[in-house]
Amino acid sequence: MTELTHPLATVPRDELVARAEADPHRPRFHFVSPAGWLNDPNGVSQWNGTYHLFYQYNPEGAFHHRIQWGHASSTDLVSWSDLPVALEPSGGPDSPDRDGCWSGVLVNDGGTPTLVYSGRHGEHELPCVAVGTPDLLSWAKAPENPVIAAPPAGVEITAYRDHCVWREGTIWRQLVGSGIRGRGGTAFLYESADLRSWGYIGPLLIGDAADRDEAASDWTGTMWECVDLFRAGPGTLGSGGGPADDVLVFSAWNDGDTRHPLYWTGQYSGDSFEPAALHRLDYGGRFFYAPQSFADESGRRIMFGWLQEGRSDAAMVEAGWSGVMSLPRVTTLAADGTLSFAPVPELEQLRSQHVHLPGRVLAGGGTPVETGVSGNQLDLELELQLAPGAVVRLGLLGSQDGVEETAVELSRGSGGQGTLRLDRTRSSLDPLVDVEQKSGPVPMSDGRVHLRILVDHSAVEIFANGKPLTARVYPTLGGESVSLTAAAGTARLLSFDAWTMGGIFGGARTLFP
Ligand code: DQQ
Repeated sequence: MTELTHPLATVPRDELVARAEADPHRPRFHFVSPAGWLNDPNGVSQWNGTYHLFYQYNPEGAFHHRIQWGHASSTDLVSWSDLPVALEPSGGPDSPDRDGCWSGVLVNDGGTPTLVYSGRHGEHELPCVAVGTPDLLSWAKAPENPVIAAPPAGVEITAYRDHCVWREGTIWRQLVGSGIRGRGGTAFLYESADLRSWGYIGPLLIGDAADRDEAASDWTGTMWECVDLFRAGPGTLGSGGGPADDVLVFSAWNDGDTRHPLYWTGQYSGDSFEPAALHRLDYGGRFFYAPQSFADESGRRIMFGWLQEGRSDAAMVEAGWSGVMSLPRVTTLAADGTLSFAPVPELEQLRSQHVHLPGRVLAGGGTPVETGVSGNQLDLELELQLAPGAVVRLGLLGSQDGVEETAVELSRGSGGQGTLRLDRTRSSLDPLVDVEQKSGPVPMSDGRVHLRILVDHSAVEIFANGKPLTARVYPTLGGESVSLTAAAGTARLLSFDAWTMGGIFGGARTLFP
């Protein structure tokens, strides 16, 4: 086993799991690593009926360093079994992944499970390949690594890593995320017959980093991390399709700063992507970062993302763990041409202690409805009808003295445009945690809103008419109350259902299963 080498590795390795498990902020029905650091979802897939989730993992401690590929599997997308680490950096000064096995994907190469990932060497990453045994438990790195020797010549790039790989007829195609200095983010397109020898085609699409303010919530950044291209409309990628049937997801990055996930709808045809529109993928921004999706055996497109922490680096290291995997989301193309998201229905098996409130009018002025619901592992489902000008607030994780509360707010403008807002300003008395407000538009032309909220200790995932807002909160007072109020105007509560959610990890976990 590697010795502790990093200055942040201050917690002895044999204490990490116990520290992580003792942390009140640790989610219980989201996937988290056994302890240490977790970031991007990798190689998300269903293989012979079993779901596989790989992830960026540092078992040395809760900091990003010498990244390995953690691995877990599931038969139902709800509970996960830890499996041995799939990839770890190879020793030797010349190994292409000496300093980390960064993000990538799993593909089926004629029955052989194959990983395409970014090998990190020094400060740079290059594409590498590893081949798995039929049970996906042992992985052998290809002798040809790196399978692409260098980024495209003659282009000044900002960075170069992460992969989207698919088969089109008899040929493999691959995108590698990058950025062209002075212009914007991009994805370079390659082609191969064997996943080992790749021919460069060109940039699929180039963003314009100067077309809007850098502070904008849809700024496309100077580099695109974790590009993910898929057909959201009918048919399969590369087979005809309408002008907005394809989706190119990327995570906007700038000089080490992980900004937010965005997507273009458009048409992928030939060697390029003709964009139709740009959209924010999750209104929580960096709290749902580096998403990756796959089509499962029933044809559903399922997406996972990385819920970054909102507390200090020192607090993470002390806690012994960092990073939450999102709940798996079914991703569909809505009638308005944007993506719509919903947690997979399988999660409903974790529900217990159902509370149902009958419909009623919520009159503005702020008299709270007595919900009788409390908890820090909850699934809430509301149907609401908002009149123009109405504002409905749902308080979560509220302390008894009312000092701490995380508030989800839905409002309907006079013109019918709706907004979802997460107010974290009173979510924690800890002055060091991120409490920035998050918000985004919600289609609600007739004022009708389906609101789904999953609360799992520090992880909160909200879906309002299919538009997600994900974030982290760190209450200090242990509050669990749920309140509901019309803060302005009039709204009708059509239904309110709440459940307590069970945990998904029963027994003890180990850093190296
Ligand atoms: N994280 C990985 C990279 C990717 C970034 C490294 C996104 O491959 O670009 O852990 O969070």
